[in-house]
Amino acid sequence: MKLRLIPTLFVFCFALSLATAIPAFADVSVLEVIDVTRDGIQETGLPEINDQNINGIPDEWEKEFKLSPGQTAADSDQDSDGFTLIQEYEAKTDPTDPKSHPKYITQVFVSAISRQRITGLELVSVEMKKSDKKDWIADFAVIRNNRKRNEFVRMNVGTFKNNDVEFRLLDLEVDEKTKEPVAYIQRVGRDERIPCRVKQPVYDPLIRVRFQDALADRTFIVSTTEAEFKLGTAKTGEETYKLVSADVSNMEAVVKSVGEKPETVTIRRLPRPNPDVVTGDDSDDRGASGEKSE
Ligand SMILES: [Ca+2]
Ligand SMILES: [Ca+2]
Repeated sequence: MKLRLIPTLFVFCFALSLATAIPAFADVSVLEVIDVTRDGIQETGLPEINDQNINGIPDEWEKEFKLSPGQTAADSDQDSDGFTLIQEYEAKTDPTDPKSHPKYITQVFVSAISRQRITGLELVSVEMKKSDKKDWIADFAVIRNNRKRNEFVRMNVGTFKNNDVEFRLLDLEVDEKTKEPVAYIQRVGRDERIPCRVKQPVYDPLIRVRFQDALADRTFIVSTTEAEFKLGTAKTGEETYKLVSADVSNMEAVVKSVGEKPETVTIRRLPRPNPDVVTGDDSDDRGASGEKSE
């Protein structure tokens, strides 16, 4: 009996010491946290915001739209327009009106850009010494009958062929930034300006951009020849855009809204890596993950 009492007593004493130590310690930390929160707000001079359910949205704003403060979650979407309460609060749109919301284009990102290289064609050099621009000459390397040859072309004089496609030299200029010469060519019968730089690949002006609509969780492809693309629905209001250009090196696309007040918007790359990369034999495809794949 004595032998069993000693360990029991020891355990009891140890438990007692813990029981007194832990609550004391726990109380202090809880008190400290409350203190810091309260004092932090007052001492830094930030205005006190009434926010019953701590969803980051002032109760005042929720009451303005007859929403019940304390019941609305920051990620709830009362009017089913696709935007959450916090997004609508930050954009100062009406969370109860599906037609009032941040622009859908703010939720669109570039996930890939693809363009096609014009094979065989290369600007070798330019001769821009003569005073009359008409006499300036561009030397192009082309492929004809499966053989590489050179074409010396004067502006607006005749045409030249590469792989059976007929081209015309439209203009010769010096790039203001790089001070490098640029020859602008055009496929006969088309309305286009294809820039060619010395010893650089030449690309078809048609660019395809794959966009990721983060809100609708879908991807769609738009090319520079397409008329328009739409976002949203009839219920939430439609936004119409046209792809203006795309920059492969920065993975950015420029779109212009179609409507009464046209607006130009630069769309940036997808912020997170996308595992789905577009590839092609003869194209210069860049996926958001192409450079950032894990
Ligand atoms: Ca909403
Ligand atoms: Ca809304």
